[in-house]
Amino acid sequence: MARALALARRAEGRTHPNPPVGAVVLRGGRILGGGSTRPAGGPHAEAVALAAVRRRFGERALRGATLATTLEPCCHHGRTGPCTQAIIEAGMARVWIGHLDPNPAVRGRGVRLLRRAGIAVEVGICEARCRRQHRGFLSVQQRGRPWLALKLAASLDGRIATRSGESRWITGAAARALVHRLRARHDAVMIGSGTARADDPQLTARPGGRRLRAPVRIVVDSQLATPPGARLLCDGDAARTWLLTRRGHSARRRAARSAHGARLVEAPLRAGRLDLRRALGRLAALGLTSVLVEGGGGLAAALLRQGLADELHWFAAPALLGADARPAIGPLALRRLRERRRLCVQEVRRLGADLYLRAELHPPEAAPGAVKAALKLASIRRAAKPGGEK
Ligand code: AOF
Ligand code: ZN
Repeated sequence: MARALALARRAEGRTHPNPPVGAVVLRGGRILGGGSTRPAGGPHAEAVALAAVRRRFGERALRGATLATTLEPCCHHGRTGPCTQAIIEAGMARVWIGHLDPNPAVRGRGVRLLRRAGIAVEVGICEARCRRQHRGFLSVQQRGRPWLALKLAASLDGRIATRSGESRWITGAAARALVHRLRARHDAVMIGSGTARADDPQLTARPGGRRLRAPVRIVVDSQLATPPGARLLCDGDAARTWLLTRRGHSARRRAARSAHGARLVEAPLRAGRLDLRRALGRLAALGLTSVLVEGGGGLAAALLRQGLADELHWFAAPALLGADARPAIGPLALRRLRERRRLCVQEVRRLGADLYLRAELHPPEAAPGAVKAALKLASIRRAAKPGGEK
């Protein structure tokens, strides 16, 4: 399953709205071949893995073999045929699965069909890692919005620019290279219109000058303040730029921004600002499962205030800018310390002279009654499932 996960990771950011699944075929403890989900509309991971083994060892190698797959094999006729059928017809003996597919068209039916065909199926192998691998897809299925990661590059005291707005390259080359890789692993990157105007960025994915698959580029811009001449709206990739805006702008203002292919995506307002929750719902409906938000501080704070941020990639440069410089995160309007946004740190690394920290955000603190109920439920689950993750 670790090998299947490694293959799945390579497909991240390229399969939406499909999850980036990985699969390997084993026989006698030896891995014969594997594969990952191809871009949407293309074959699923299981089909790619089976085809790879067939090519190298012939059809007979699949008989009695084991398949490890990060997600439950599908059993529906979508854009591709059902993976369960391919597995059964190949005569495989065993299937190991990370977790069930919550898609109502599958949801346990894949497992039942395999078992009915006499295949031994185990569900829940490396389940937590597989769920993390499919977090974007699961977020859309369960919450109707993409997984949302915030990337912030700041001085050690959390500042991104001097008071005058001077801000370029606070962090070093290694940090920037990781940012490019992060972009390529998400379906889309997102910025606020203030950042679009101030930095006129291109938001491409070019680690070490090598160009990776370009994510969709989104500007949150309810007022259409991004100038028609911005690079995001005019460069060769303009067709991959989406302006997330309110309804009701004049045809002339809209046309000026979509002249080179940029797309305007409309969402309703809430209290005079773009309703971010509904806007993210629109993005999910358009097939995006993960978004990397790159600032500015106002957009990051709005997402944090509304409990819409799931993960934080924090790059800290060994420098201090002081309280009169601009903060990486705008006002959160907390009244009490217990309202603070709490993080669970997953990873800390040195990147050249900079520090990198990845953390997941806890959901905003619920009412005390709800917390007690959740704790009780968690202890029941722990008692029922000794050992935790398999
Ligand atoms: C698998 N293996 O690698 C993936 C699966 O439109 P389709 O035909 O591509 O089907 C998409 C659905 O298939 C998707 O919503 C999810 O439930 C499942 N994804 N299933 O067996 C894969 N990516
Ligand atoms: Zn499938």
